[in-house]
Amino acid sequence: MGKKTISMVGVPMDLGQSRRGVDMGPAAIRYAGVVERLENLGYEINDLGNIEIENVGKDAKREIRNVNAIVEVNRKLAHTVEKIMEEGSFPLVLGGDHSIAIGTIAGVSKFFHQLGVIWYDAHGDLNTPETSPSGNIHGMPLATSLGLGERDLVNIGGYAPKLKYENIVIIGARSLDEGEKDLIKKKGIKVYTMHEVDRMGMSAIIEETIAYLKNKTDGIHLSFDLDALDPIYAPGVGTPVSGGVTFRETHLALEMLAETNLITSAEFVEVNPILDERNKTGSLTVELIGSLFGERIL
Ligand code: 6HN
Ligand code: MN
Ligand code: MN
Ligand code: MN
Repeated sequence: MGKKTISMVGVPMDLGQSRRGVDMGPAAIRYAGVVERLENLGYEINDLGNIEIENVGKDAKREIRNVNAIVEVNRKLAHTVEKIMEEGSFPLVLGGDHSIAIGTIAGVSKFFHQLGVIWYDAHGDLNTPETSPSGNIHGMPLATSLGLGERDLVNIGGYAPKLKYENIVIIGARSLDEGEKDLIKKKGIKVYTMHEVDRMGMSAIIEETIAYLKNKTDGIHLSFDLDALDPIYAPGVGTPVSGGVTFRETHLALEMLAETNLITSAEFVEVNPILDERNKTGSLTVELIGSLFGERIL
């Protein structure tokens, strides 16, 4: 990473999905020693604490559960991320469920008009309220950032879309809903499913991803959902899917991304300590954050 100052913000939100506990993700990642880990790598860490989540009552619209509260939280997060960017620091966001990507991307895309995104996830998160099987907004943030879905979410930050179809790459997918598959095909979205991970290997995938994004983007955001990893390595997630990426493949992917110096913001989401085994997933997250910021074995 080029920048030597990292500004970290937690978003203790679990309203984008139906299993409680992911609101404790930021605490689990902090307890696992993220600040010390990054300081040891020579960074100055500015921990801004957590975004406040207001206790907004349940809203009626089942097809987009908790939408009003999620809009509020993402507005605040977008502001915070924007300020971090203005200060020239690197935004590192800790979730919380994946619906917070809407706010992170709204903040960084003010600075990068050709923002690239690497979406490391078992899922596509490309649903709209119409295609969603669950009504959970954590299945919608990538679609939202592309300008699809609920207007209040799409327009956070006052403009839309934040992303172009040709500037995103999904890695690790193995659970895609019908509407997501249709959108991927229709728009030609670049997706490396587990089939490609097995067939090509992670190192070729990262090389291709960088070659694909490098010349057409002015910044690259890494949106990292811990459920991309196989539940053997990351049991503490709300929507686990077997047959996932290994720890070693992921460790390599992040080391390779660190070498490129092209990542300009990152978020790590979906860590749920209630479902975890002795903070295994929280500790794994810290190990992986270390790799992203340049930690090497030797
Ligand atoms: N995540 N595709 C499913 C849905 O409900 O839309 C699961 C989404 C999971 C989202 O893990 O961030
Ligand atoms: Mn996700
Ligand atoms: Mn996921
Ligand atoms: Mn390591």
